Amino acid sequence: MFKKILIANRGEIAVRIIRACRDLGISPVVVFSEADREALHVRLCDEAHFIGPSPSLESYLVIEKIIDAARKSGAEAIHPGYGFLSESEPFAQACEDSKLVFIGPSAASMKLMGSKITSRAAAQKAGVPIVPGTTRSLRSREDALTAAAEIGYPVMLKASAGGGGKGLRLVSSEEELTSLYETAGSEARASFNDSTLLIEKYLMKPRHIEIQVLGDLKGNVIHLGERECSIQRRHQKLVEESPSPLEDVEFRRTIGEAAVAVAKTAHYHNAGTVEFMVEPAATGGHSFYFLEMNTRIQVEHPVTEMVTGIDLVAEQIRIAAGSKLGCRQEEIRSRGAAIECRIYAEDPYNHFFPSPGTLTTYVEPSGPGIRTDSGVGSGSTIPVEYDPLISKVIAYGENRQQAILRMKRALGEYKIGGVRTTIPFFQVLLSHPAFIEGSLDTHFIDEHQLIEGLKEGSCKSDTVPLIAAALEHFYETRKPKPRLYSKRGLWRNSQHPSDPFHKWGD
Ligand code: MV4
Repeated sequence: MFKKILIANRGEIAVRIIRACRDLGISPVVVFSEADREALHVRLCDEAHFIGPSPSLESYLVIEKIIDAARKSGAEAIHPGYGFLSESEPFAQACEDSKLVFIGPSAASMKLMGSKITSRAAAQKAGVPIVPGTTRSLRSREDALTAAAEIGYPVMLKASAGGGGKGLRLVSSEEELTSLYETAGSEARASFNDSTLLIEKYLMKPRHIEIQVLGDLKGNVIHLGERECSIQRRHQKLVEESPSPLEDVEFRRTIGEAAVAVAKTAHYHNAGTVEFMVEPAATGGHSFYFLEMNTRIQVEHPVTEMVTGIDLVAEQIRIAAGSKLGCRQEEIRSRGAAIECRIYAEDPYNHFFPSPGTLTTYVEPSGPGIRTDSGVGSGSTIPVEYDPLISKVIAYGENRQQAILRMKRALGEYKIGGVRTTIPFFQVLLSHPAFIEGSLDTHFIDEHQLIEGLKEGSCKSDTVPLIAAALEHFYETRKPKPRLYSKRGLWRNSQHPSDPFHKWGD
């Protein structure tokens, strides 16, 4: 096993990886930028290396700086977390060249899955259904028109190098395709340095369901069940859960086996996620289609950890160190239900506009079934330069209903002052009858006008009290109450913003 690991990330995921290191008896080394001098990951590590200015292009994204810090520290391996360099093939290659273990899949698997064209071809080869469409790059506008006519409108024009929601265009007619084709290509070139496009049939109302997989260096691959991630806003996931509220045992087995088949075709090792779009089938049951494979640990991995009892980050490290998978497929059992809410420093009353700043009040929830993965403490700053994720609250229950109730309890306890957060949005969502019923799809937020309801305080009559409660919560937790706390002597809140953790370790 490794003695030292360098963590090439920040925020909650850096803290999560530090914890996995400690549990394995490994010494965690981190890197930090100017904005992160006082960050929690720096306080919790054994060794921290400064890597430059706050903008990630000058720090967390500079391959040479990361490799240099790893060399200086004597770390044997690098964990990239998610985002930043986690899916950078050149970074994986640079690690290899420097005899550092990249805690992730091979550069070749990353390359295969980094392109929609080659990943769709891989899924097809594995015998897994893909959305009807092209598995080669479009050569010209005429080529695109011919392909679209065969598939039938509406179609989705996609950048092959895109991912998440980037480089997507819904196209309803020949005229639209004619006018969009060139701009889509140049946009793809500008964003991804690759103008390759493909066309797929447009699915009207898919659910987004993904399968967690683990593969070791010996070629063993298992899956750890699904996560339902249909509650999204502009391709940003807000809530994830496992299992999916779809209660279809046969379907779960089939889609899990499909994910393993894709991973095996890619000679995949380490943790990965195979994403699918799912729709009700005409013949009853559900149809699923391969969408893409993410070659990293994902933000929402804790819901899978809660229902399977497996520490995915520790597994990633063990696998990278050459260990065989700790269990066989038959030994994986999912028990109960888990839900995750992503707490962002964003204003749900104002288009989820980022709300960076200092956390003047910060009290995390706890109690039975509650886990909070955060990268902050009271007095921490959410810098403008990075993703404004504050934390993730994960609620576990024996069933989905208990998990939802526990989540509502936890969000009610969570006190965050100094920035606006997405908590009020979740208060409304978790009480919504359609959410409770589990009838989810990727248009859920728009369809049920959840955000409009929040803004005006007046959508459907039954949601008004919920909104009022959410508003109250919002104004309760947004404003710091320094006097109250300092009088009781609990802490000197916001009096010494330059010394935010002065009580820690006492
Ligand atoms: C689609 C689609 C419908 N039809 N492709 C969005 C993320 C990107 N990875 C693929 N996405 C979609 N691709 C076809 N052929 C609808 C979406 C989509 C979506 C997919 C998953 C989760 C949320 C979504 C929200 C809007 C659109």
